[in-house]
Amino acid sequence: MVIETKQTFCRFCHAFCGIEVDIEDGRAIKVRGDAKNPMYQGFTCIKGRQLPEQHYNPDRLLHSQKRTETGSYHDIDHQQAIDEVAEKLQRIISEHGPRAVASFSGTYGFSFPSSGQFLGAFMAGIGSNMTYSGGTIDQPAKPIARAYHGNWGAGPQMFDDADVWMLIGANPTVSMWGGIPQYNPAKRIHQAKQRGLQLVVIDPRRTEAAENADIFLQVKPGEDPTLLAGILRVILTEGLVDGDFVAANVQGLEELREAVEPFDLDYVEERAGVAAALVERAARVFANGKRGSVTSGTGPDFSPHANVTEYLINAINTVCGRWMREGERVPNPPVLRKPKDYLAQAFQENTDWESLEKLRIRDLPITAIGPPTSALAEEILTPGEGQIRALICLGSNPMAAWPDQLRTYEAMQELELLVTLDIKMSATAKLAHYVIAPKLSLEREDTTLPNEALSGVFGFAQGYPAPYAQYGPKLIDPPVGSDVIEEWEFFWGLANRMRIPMRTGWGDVDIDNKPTTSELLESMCEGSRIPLDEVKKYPHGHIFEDEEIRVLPKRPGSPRLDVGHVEMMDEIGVIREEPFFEDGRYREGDDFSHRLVSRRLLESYNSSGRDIPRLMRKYANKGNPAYMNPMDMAELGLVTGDIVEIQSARAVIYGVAESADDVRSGVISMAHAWGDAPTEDARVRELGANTGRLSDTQHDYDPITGIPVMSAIPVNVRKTVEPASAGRD
Ligand SMILES: Nc1nc2c(c(=O)[nH]1)N[C@H]1C(S)=C(S)[C@@H](COP(=O)(O)OP(=O)(O)OC[C@H]3O[C@@H](n4cnc5c(=O)[nH]c(N)nc54)[C@H](O)[C@@H]3O)O[C@H]1N2
Ligand SMILES: Nc1nc2c(c(=O)[nH]1)N[C@H]1C(S)=C(S)[C@@H](COP(=O)(O)OP(=O)(O)OC[C@H]3O[C@@H](n4cnc5c(=O)[nH]c(N)nc54)[C@H](O)[C@@H]3O)O[C@H]1N2
Ligand code: SF4
Ligand SMILES: [Mo]
Repeated sequence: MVIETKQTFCRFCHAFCGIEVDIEDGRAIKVRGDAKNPMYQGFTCIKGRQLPEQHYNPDRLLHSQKRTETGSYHDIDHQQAIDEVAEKLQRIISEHGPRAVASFSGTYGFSFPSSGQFLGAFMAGIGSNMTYSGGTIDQPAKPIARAYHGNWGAGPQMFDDADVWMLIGANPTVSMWGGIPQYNPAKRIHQAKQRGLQLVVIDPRRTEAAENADIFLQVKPGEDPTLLAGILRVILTEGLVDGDFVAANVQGLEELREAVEPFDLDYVEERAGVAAALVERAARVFANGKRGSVTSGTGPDFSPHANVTEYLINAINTVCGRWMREGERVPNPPVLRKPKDYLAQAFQENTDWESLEKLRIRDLPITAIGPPTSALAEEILTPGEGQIRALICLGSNPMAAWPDQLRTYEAMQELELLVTLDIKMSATAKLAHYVIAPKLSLEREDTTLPNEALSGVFGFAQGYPAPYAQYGPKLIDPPVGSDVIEEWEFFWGLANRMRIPMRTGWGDVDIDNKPTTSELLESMCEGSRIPLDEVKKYPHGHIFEDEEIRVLPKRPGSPRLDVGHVEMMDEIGVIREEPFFEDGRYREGDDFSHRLVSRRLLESYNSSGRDIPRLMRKYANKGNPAYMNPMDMAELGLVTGDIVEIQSARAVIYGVAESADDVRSGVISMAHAWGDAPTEDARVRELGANTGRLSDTQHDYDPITGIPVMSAIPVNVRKTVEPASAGRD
């Protein structure tokens, strides 16, 4: 049999690595990195190399599923499923109004741009703004802090020509995230170190990224605001600021100086648990560098006072002048997006949260990132006008990923209609009325547009570091006899049945004549700087560096970046007054001995990957391990493999303890989105544990983003016997 080799890009995670796929008799048999891809240069990870296993996985849904009265599922033709869901939605809308219908778009709503666009168009069409997304339980502090601080039109300085970098609570070589371009990050870090880059890493765990650090600050979880205030104090008192940039573009410096003044290094050392001399060195190394940025991942944004943490990150970059300047060459102009101007100036955003529409729950505002997911379970459970009765999940898994799993569990069972579009019977699918089975990545054509569009979204350089794009053609057919569709077809089908007008970001959609995916990709890229047809000429992907695009001067009367916003300064004052204690006891009356922090594992992607045996080898019989410092383990009489009970103020989970000397004492480091419903707790060694259950959406949440404490969660831990029963409240 002839083996054909074709190029495309991996969509197991958001990094979109360029790959080569060997195809034999219409079947994908092997995946490897594409050495000719100019952005990734042959890089893949273990997950991407399992794409064939993912496509031919026995647990993959090849037909949509319908739940019966007894709770079992049977195959349903997808057209029939669309008819039935449309009819049920119509009834709910006419009885309760459009707000009774909500959507939740997750990880795989990002990967396929047509999916999210069509979901958004459908929701707008029915007139519901209950469009929740993973972004509000990810790093919502980034856009909020940027709104307070202002946005810089020309973007930040980039990693590839930096001589210093400060990485806070991110682990790019595992997560492909955090500010260091997620395109072969290990190689980029290695090359940067060779040219002399100095790397500062701040994390309670000595991560894979920290192994490369010149300075590693093993901070106590949740104490980034204190540590960053201390770093800023050094920069300001030693006069290490970029005076010209500040004079021309910045306001609020005196307010900031006053706010960080009480954070002297003795206080910082005691509270954040990092030696004063090390804090001072980190501040000097960063500020004395010529180019570089402070960037962060999810860790600090899940911990308390995340908006302040992100605001201080912006402030450090700004007082050090780490933004692109007039006349500099833009390293990553658009390819599949429209051309745009890069202005060396600030832009203001709305921070008048009072002016925004509020949720029924806790008066949380609906900001530019949408309604807060942490309130959705309560929006479903709380009776009254506007109660949510139907939920459509797109490439997401609330039971695994939402904070406060016990509340989520209750809410999912309360819904009149739960529909999820998923490739397998996830923990959420097992509670859904309909599960729509989609095509997988190698069965569909797409472009790298979502990654390109990331630049600017998080306020720092998360897009491509160069004008790169790739088109991935459809490589294989779905398995014979299957009935799978692309997600957008489901939403189009609903609009067609319900006669809902559909308007996407690129124009109106004909709800009578179904478009093709190729047409959608064309429309999506209309007016792009490089035509899609041109991009298609390069099967290995291409960097379109032909045109030189430079940063333009600021416009007269442009606003300034604000490093002294009164609300942020007030919160810094509040933080300074908080009681804190040694050995992990932070709050008055707090009886919790440990802090549980978030982390990612290379072999899983949120709740994905656990059905692929080769990825799970390492985790046989231990699920997502509860990594703990060996000294803490000894103190608790634990050895690797013991079952522990981890108790927060909200709930209990079981975990399998594993000794890890890279974890700070007093800390438990554990991956999220494992485990299943509470009824499955006894299977912890097989399924792992759900750390989301430890969070409480009703306490200690941020009043703007609604995000509860999802890292630095106060917990007690103790050895226990094999869990036999469900986790309890
Ligand atoms: N405690 C705690 N909670 C967290 C986090 C944490 O660190 N700690 N992290 C948070 C973050 S950053 C995020 S982004 C959210 C993630 O939240 P979610 O997006 O809700 O979680 P995922 O597990 O990624 O869900 C993806 C689902 O899509 C399915 N899927 C896989 N491939 C496809 C496909 O091609 N098409 C479709 N339609 N579906 C597919 C998978 O089977 C899975 O069920 O979780 C958040 N929750
Ligand atoms: N392999 C793999 N890759 C992934 C994912 C995955 O599940 N698996 N998930 C994807 C998703 S949805 C996202 S959003 C990105 C996230 O990308 P990252 O944010 O880089 O994800 P993590 O590896 O969890 O890194 C978070 C780090 O924060 C640290 N941390 C925890 N609490 C604190 C704190 O209070 N302060 C500080 N300073 N650090 C803290 C943790 O120890 C950890 O090292 O990764 C994506 N990539
Ligand atoms: S990092 Fe791994 S999973 Fe992510 S796109 Fe690359 S190969 Fe795929
Ligand atoms: Mo995320």
